[in-house]
Amino acid sequence: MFEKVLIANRGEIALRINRACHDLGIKTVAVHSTADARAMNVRLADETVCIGPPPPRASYLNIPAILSAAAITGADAIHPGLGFLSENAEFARAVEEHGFVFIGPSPEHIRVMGDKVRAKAEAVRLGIPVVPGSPGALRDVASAQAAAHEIGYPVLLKASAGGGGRGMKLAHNDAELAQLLPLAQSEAMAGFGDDSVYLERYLARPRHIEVQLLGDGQGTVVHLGERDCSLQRSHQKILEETRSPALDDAIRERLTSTAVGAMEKFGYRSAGTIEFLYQDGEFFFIEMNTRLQVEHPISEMISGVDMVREQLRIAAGEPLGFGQRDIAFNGHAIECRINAERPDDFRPSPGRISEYHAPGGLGVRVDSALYQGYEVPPYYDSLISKLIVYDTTRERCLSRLRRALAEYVITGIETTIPLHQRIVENADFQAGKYDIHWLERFLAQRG
Ligand code: MV4
Repeated sequence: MFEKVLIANRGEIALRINRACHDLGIKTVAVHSTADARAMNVRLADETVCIGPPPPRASYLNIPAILSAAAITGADAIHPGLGFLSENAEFARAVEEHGFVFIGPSPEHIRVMGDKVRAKAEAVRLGIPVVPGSPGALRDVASAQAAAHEIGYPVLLKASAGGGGRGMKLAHNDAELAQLLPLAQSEAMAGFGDDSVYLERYLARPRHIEVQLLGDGQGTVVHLGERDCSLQRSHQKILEETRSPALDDAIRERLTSTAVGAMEKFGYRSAGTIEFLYQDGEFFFIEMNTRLQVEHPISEMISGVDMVREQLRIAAGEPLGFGQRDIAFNGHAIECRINAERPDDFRPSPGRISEYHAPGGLGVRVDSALYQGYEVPPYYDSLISKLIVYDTTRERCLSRLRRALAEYVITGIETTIPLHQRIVENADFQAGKYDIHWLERFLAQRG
């Protein structure tokens, strides 16, 4: 096992990784920007290195500074966390070339899944159902229209280098397609430096369901169940739960075994997630995330597997050492993302936390680097805390969530806690009846 790990991230996820390292007796190095000198993950690390000024380009995305920090502290391995450099294949390769272990998948696997057209082709090869669409990048309007006729309108134009929903355009007929294709191509070029665009059948009311996977790169792959991430706005997830209220055991089994079979064939190493759209009993691959995700704790709660510990063990060359039959799924878990945002318009609300009291008790987990007196900096993602609640059934979990939200005190800034309190009281949500557009409708209704 490693003696010292450098954590190339900030905030709650850096703290989460710091905890897993300390649980395993591994020393940690926190790298931080000047804005994060007083952060809790920095305070709790064994060593710290300031890698630059607040803008991410100058610090958390500054590859030479991070590699230098690893060299001067004598770290064995680097955990990229999520966001920032976590899905940057060049970074993964540079880490390896400098003699450190990258705690994640192979650079090649990151690269393949980072290109959405290549990823989709790979999904087909791996036996995962994909949304019917154009076989590759569209050449011209005529071939796009021909593809659309085969699939049937409406069709969705997607940027190959996009992802996260950026650069998508909906076309209802030939005329719209002719108008939108050049627009999509030039926007893709401007936004991602690659003008490849492809099209797919448009699913009007799908759910976003993803399967959590762990592979050791030595032949063993397990899944940790699915997560329903349909509650989102502007492609930002707000609340996630597992199990999905939409799946029965038969479809869940098909979904998870398809994902595991694909990753066995792929030879995947580390934690990864395959995202699906699910509608009318059918599921379709949309993309794969080759990193730890924000919502990983709910999968940990129902499976009992510490995913970051497994990532560390796998990166150190240890085999997983357990199989699917050793994992027993129990109960229900929900994560609420608490953002430093104004509830009315979701604009960021950075500032000093004047009072802080986190909820607790059985089945309540708070992953957060907040503390009283902490100043939430304005430069980064607004996620400041994750409230994760677990209980034996979904109904009990909702009840516990309501209780935990009421206990949570964060003053001095505005947060999304009141939004979560409204969501748990909603009848559709309580019944598990929601799709990817539900939250935007809910917000529009009540202003
Ligand atoms: C779709 C879709 C409907 N039909 N593809 C958005 C993120 C990107 N990764 C895939 N996305 C979508 N792809 C087809 N063929 C609807 C979405 C979509 C979405 C997907 C998951 C979660 C939230 C979403 C919000 C809007 C649109």
